[in-house]
Amino acid sequence: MLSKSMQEALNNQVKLEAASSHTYLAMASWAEIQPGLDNVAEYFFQQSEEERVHMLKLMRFINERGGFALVPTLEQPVLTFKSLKNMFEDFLKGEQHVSNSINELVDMALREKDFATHNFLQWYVSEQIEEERSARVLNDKLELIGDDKSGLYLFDRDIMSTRQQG
Ligand code: OFO
Repeated sequence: MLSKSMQEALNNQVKLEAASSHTYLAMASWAEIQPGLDNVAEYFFQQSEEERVHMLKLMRFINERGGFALVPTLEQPVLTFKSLKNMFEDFLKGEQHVSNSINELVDMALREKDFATHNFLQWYVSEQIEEERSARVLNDKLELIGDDKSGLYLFDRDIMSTRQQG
């Protein structure tokens, strides 16, 4: 059985995963109307789906443990970006924020001796290592590419191969 405080903290994480899904959907849509970024768009459409799965997984766990998973209210995310580089910087920042939040939850589970939740959260810990790594690699590539058009062409062409299913 989840404590009240753990239930609330997990529901906050539900909201964060839903907000990430929303944010990535906005990134996908923006990328889709830019010339030559079709695969970047696809990348974020898939990323958005993945975050929704992260949200659902949490909701099912909360209910399974005797809590009540709440469907969150979401704000409209940022819809447009100054540049591709800017958008990917936001992507990395977002993932770092999620990682910090997961770490807080892990810490709380240990303090409460809630080992079931602690065990459940390990999946998210591994997932975040992977997501942060992908976001960092893509940011590094964009840094190298700068304004080089053929570099950007290759970046878009190859982006899907950097994606791991999770
Ligand atoms: Fe990438 O955020 Fe979910 O866990």
